[in-house]
Order: sequence, then structure tokens, then C-alpha cells
Amino acid sequence: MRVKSTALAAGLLAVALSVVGCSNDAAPSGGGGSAGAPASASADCPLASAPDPGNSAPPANVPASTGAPKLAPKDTYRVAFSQNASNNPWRLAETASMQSEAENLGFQLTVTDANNEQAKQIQDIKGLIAQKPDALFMAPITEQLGNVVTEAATAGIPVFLLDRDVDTAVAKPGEDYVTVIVSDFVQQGKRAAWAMAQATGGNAKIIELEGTTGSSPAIDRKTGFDETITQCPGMQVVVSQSADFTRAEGQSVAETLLQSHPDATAIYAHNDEMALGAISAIRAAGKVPGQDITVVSIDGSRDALTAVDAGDLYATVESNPRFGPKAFETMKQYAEQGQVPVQLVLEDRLFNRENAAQNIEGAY
Ligand code: GYE
Repeated sequence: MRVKSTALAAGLLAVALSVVGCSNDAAPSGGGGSAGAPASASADCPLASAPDPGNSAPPANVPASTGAPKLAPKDTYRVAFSQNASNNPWRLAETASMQSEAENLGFQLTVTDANNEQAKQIQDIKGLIAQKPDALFMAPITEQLGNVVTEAATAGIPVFLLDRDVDTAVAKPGEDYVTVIVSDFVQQGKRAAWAMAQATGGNAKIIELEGTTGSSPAIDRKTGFDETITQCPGMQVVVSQSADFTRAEGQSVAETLLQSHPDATAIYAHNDEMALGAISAIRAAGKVPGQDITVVSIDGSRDALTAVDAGDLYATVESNPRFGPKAFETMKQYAEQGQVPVQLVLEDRLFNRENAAQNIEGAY
């Protein structure tokens, strides 16, 4: 997902962020080594002494979705959600959020689970299109699902993309789909790089565990991180490989890469589940997470916050899965006003040792 350089109207943004988005108030300024002692900053790494980059500025002049299928305002709606997998707490929290908000609103919601397989998700979506729901929500596994988005639009069904984007050359924003509601994944990668610089003082040989190949968060979290560490000559990605956003693959890929790169001193994982698998792999290699190997990731799950509090994980950048309220509020706004911005960007917090413990209870 490439956040457009153009922006939302301020009022709409305020509404957008009030539901799923979280303010940055709780974000600490960071600092301090993962094992308690502050890492000494490398003189040629300005990132190591910089403040938390925080959220990106809201994109400006985002166009409105004037060309997508319309949605007549009704008292209740029959809606569908194509979920791409149920293999991690983030996905389960997102589905639960959609279900509980649909229930609150009295909407009838059908959910499908693609089991992390693109071919299955395409079939799932075709099946949902045949049921002609009032609106179709989709968390596309990769950016390659543009064609099936277009199919839904052709069938007259308004599509709302949640948490991942599709290739906009294939599915036109505001025409083939109404809007995409996402975090700024490039910015998440930048903040993860900043946290890594804080933890290591700007000296790190990094193993990068990528998310699902072709998914917008994997593409953008890599871009944001890799570009940012070029500010620090002491920080290099020594190897980068997909572990498909899962804990099991995170563990097995990290095990292999820790063996082939015994000089690695850090792991950047595109999500918490892979980071937690990597922490097990670090221990299996006879090393101490948070001391021998610094780990940084993205999501903010309960297990990850617990690992941050224990010192095993240095920091995790939030990516909020609780899309239900925001998704249906946007849908109702579209029904009432006939248009919404084609992209809604959420704000994320950063969790490190200063604030992890207090956020464990509210986490998923
Ligand atoms: O980070 C990950 C999930 O698309 C933002 O997908 C989402 C990512 C999230 O499987 O844990």
C-alpha cells in the first residue's frame, strides 16, 4: 500500500481516527537498551538519538469515491467479510471486531476464511458476490486480488478494503472499491528502524523476517525499514526472507538464518507472531533474546507486549486489528453521503518497555 501524498479533509480524518485509530499520547519517546542499559549511540547514526518519528502526516487531498457502486441507506444491512486467514491473534481479533460490531448494529454478517491461500480467497469472494450482499469487506491476502475486486464492482457491490491494499492499476480506488482502511505500513517500518537504532546504538547486523510475499504490509514494512537504516552505516540487513507472518515459520526461518549468519545481532520481524517464533529460535541457538540478539516487530499483540515487558522483544509498533467500528461507520457514511475518501489511514502507537505492561490487559 502506498499512502498517497494527497490528503484527507481534516474533519473526516478526525472521525476516521476516533474509532479504530489511537492517539499517539501513550507513545513514549523511547530510548534505553533492550536489556536495560542504554546502548551507546554510534556517532554516525543520527537515528539512534532522534525522537520517535511517530505517525506520518495525514495524506492530503485524497479524492472521494464518486465512481463506486452506490449503497442505499437502510435500517439494517446484509454484509460480508472475506478474511484472508485465522492463523494468528491479529486476524482473530480483526474478525471478532467485525462480528461484534455487526452484532451491535444488528447487521447480518457472513465471514469467510481463506486459510492463507490466495486461490481460496478468490473462490470465497466469488461465492460472496453471488450472494449479493449490500456491501463486501475484504482483507486481501496479497496486492494481486484486484481482478476479483473489479468483479464485485461490476456486480454492483460496494467493496471496502480492510487492513491491506490491492494493486491500484487493476482495481481503481473510488471506482472498483469505495475505500481502503489501513495503517501507514511504510511509517511502521520507519518506526521499527528507529526503535532498532535506539536499542543497538546504530550498530546491528539484522535478519529481516518478511510477511506474506506480495502483501501490502510486507512490501511497505520492508521499504520503510530498509530505507531508514541507510541513515546508519553500522546497521545492515544481512539477510531478508519471508516467514509468511506466522509464528511457526518465524521460528523455523530464524533457526536456519541464525545458523547461516552467526554474526547477526538483531532481528526485525514484520509482525509479532514471527518475532515470537524468532525469540524461541534465538533461545534454541543458545543465545539470549534482548541481550545477544535485539528483536523489534510490529502489531502490539498481548504475547508481544508480554515479551517486551520481559525484555525479550525490544519494541513493537502498533498495527490495530480492531476494524469493526471504523469499517461499519465508514459504510454507513458512504450510504448516507454517497462518498468517502478513497483511503483512510489509521494512527498507531509504539510499545516499548516503558508502556508495554500497562497495555497488556487491553491487548488481544
Ligand atoms: O501485521 C499481521 C497480519 O495486514 C496489517 O497481517 C495486517 C498484518 C498484520 O497477519 O499480523
